[in-house]
Amino acid sequence: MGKYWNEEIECMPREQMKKLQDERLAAQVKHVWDNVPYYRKMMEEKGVTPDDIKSTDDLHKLPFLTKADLREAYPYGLLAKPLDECVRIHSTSGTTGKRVVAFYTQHDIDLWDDCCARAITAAGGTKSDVCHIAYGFGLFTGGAGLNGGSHKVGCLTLPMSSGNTERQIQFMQDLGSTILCCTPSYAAYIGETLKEMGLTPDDIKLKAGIFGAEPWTEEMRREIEKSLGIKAYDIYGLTETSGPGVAFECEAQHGMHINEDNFIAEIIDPDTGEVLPEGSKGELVFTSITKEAFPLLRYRTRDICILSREKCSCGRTLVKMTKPMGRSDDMLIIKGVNVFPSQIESVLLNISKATPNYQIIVDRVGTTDTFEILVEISDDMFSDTVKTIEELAKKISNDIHSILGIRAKIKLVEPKSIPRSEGKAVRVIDKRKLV
Ligand code: DLL
Repeated sequence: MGKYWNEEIECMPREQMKKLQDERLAAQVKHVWDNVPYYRKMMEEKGVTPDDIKSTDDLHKLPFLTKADLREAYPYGLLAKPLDECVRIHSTSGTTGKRVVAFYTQHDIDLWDDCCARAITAAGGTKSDVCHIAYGFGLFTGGAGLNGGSHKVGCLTLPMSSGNTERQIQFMQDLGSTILCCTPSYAAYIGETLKEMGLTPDDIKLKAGIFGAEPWTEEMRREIEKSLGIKAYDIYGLTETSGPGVAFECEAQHGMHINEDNFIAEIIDPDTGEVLPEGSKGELVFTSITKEAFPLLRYRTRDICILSREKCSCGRTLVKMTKPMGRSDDMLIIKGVNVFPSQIESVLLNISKATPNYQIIVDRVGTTDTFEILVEISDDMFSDTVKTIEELAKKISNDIHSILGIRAKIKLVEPKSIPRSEGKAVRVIDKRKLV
């Protein structure tokens, strides 16, 4: 079994990939123009027709699509195929506003499964593996996407869904799961539970994990790798562009390769919309060039990252994106300072007695923001003296101050007092929005 799922595509010379993208883009723009009146109107308003889009060099001429458009067009306004040619619907969790629904033809599902198969193969998966999928199944794309990829690779697939953590571990032991797929916060929780059950990584057969759907830091990666005895790989995607598998990490564990035969990536300045040169940090924009039912052109993801074409040691030529450094709409502005939850997580994971379980609580008293962070202490710390605990709180406060330039009130809380997540973790409670 090779180390690539589709070597021809994954290692395709740049020029050839560009040519493939040029052809697919031109055809996709025509498909959208002919079948999606909502987007056609946007193009007309910008004075662009399919004839203007001959290659990826013309991409910047197209208008952006945003989540607001998806909500306005809900549910069928961006559908590009008759409903009776669609075979599946998925949806976002809808935590921030109205749900977004995405449609798939069978061809769309096949291509999506293929993207996930590339991710599983890049994490070392072969048909001899037992792939344990603890992402949620249902409208969320995590379970279905990795399930499809796992089938394609030929792994023995365990569609566990999330929850009932002790049973997850029992199954891992009984059935010899070798690859775990779930959110990083759930992987951390599984690691914690394993320890509580009196077990060690040697009692399970896991060798790799494919974790995504939420931001996680390098420190969290190391923590999970240690607690489960695995190599942890990142995977990225969003419901609007199919789900997981838009980009995946390889053995280099240094950025995620974007499946460029299906998605064209751009980085733009989130304020001006201007396309930024390679290597710049900005908002990721995707154009899906193979999707039939729900093809989005220049969709603004709100995820902030950097693209790189530096040669990767794995041999893949697909462009790489860094881990999203936060979302432009997740970013908190506290006392005028931009704060990403991942910055807090990095600080905590660098302090041995703190745990990655934290919650940021932001409020406003009068015109002043309050900034509090609840941090769980580790079990062994719990029996320490008040003085040691106070010193820990001070260290966290100082480290956060040196990174952000503002002070947070640190409240150390008992082990296990912050609710654990089986899906995406809730890291921020911004009470200012409730007013
Ligand atoms: O989270 C799809 C997915 C499922 C990806 C399983 C990976 C694994 P949505 O629920 O639509 O789809 O959320 C998409 O989640 O815009 C990012 O902000 C965030 N996200 C996804 N993957 C990562 C990642 C799925 N690896 C939104 N790192 C995206 C950081 C991620 N954030």
